[in-house]
Amino acid sequence: MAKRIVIDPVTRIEGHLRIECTMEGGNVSEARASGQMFRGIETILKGRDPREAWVYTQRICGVCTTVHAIASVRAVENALKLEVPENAQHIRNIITAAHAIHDHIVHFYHLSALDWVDVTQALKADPAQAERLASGLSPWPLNGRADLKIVQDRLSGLVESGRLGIFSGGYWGHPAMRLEPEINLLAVAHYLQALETQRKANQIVAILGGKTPHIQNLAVGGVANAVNLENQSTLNMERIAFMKTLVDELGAFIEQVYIPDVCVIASRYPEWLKLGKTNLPLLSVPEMPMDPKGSAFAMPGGYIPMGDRAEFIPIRSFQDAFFEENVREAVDHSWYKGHGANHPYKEDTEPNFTQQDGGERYSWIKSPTFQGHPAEVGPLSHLRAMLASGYEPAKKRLNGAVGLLQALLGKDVPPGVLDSTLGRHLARALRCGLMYEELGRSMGLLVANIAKGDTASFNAPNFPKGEIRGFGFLEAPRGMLSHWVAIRGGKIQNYQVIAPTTWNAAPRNADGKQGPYEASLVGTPVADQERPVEVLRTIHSFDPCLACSIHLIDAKNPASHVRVRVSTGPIEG
Ligand code: NFE
Repeated sequence: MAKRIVIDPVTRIEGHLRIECTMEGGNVSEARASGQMFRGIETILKGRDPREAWVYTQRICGVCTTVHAIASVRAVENALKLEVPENAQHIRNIITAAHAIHDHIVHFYHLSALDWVDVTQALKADPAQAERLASGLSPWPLNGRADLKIVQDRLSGLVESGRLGIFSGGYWGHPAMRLEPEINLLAVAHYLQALETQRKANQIVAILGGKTPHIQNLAVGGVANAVNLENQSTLNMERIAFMKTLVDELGAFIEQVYIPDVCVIASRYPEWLKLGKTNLPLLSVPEMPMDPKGSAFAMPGGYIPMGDRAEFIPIRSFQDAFFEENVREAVDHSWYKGHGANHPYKEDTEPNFTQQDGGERYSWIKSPTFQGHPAEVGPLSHLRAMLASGYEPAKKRLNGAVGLLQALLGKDVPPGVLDSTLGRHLARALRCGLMYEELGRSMGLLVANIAKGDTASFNAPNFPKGEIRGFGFLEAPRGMLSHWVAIRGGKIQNYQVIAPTTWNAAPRNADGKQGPYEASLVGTPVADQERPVEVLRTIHSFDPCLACSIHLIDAKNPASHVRVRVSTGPIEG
């Protein structure tokens, strides 16, 4: 008999996500993804000064705050046709790259590694054997047996105390956990080291942004960083040199720990390089603008339509008409008034909760489409676009990772492994490496530009009386983010945010087509329906952020209440 698994809320994500799976013969036959919070920031913005929108929009989320701030100023600048000084682009790029590195590291180690790593098994490991194993992977200095023994002793203290602390609530001893004790021990050690490392990336964001989360240094027209390499109270050589030491430390962790760890886990769970495909189009945008107008980018992005992955349509500039014309959002299966797909300049956001279970409408998330199709966004889509456009650093990194994976597996890696649950993790790790390269490059470009005598960081905006509108995009850690704004007489008339998780966690669209989470789960085998770790593996591989896609919680609304964590049972009705 068909059964139903409900995971509500999915944990180790940002926000409240509910996943419902119909099970047949031990596999997921159908899935529904439901955002469980009401969205409202766009409504708050109506009537406000567009110059302050970025301050509000970055409060959408506690994780990817900076990206909403930058996408917001890009949207208003696009409406005004306002260029920003070169220094401002570089400073924003440094923040974007450092934030992405922080976010990708946190996602892999702290939000998803425990789907694959059994922490309690690390107690059985032989630290000397773990050291030997690790020495074949990288020269990371903290993989020595003495350091690993210290980690094992700390872990043993936690287990003996009966309080697992940050490791509580995992699926320990689950039959789907297959790593040998030594790999589990290395992963626990790296989990703890990743806590230290992500802080260094955030330090760069805070040095330039004033603080993090929620940077303070943006302005429509540029940044509020005073630049003078010889002045102690401004952005100067001492600050830049200090940031450079942090960049080097980040690079060492990414190259010697993060990327090898993803390859090792993939080599132990090779079936997850096939499971979790969406078979949907892939959408990303270019990132790291190199000029004041945003017409040249260091990292390519674009659209890869479904079916023919060889076809690639680049998105080329902040003014790209192909991008602007092809985005729509539908609410046919969401708790909002209305039907059909609307362009973000025209749509509204009027809540209309109907029922939680079994209804046609089942999520607070809307359903975005590109050229009429749902699309997968995220590091996988971005890496695919970079590869499709012949971006050499991406090709080089993918070849390196595939080489390591082949050596670990002892056989060839079939093409197409990126389109999978573990492929998403691999793509994210490689994008993290690419962002590290870009971070160093952006710092060099900033110093070179300032050295030429250019210290400008702001062009003042000037709002016309009539109506203007614009869009701003950013390739955020979870994928393509876009902000859309209509302005009249210097006040916001309409504002729409389409976050990466809106694309990936979308319910069915106006044509009944599944969103990426839903599509990726079909066919997933689940060994123990009371502990469906396999469903979480695929959902976590997207790195969900429900706060981004819905924005506000309505405590009085029954749909926002946390319900059963995991329940199984026959389907009713
Ligand atoms: Ni709240 Fe976000 C990212 C954005 S995802 S984390 O990355 O934008 O929807």
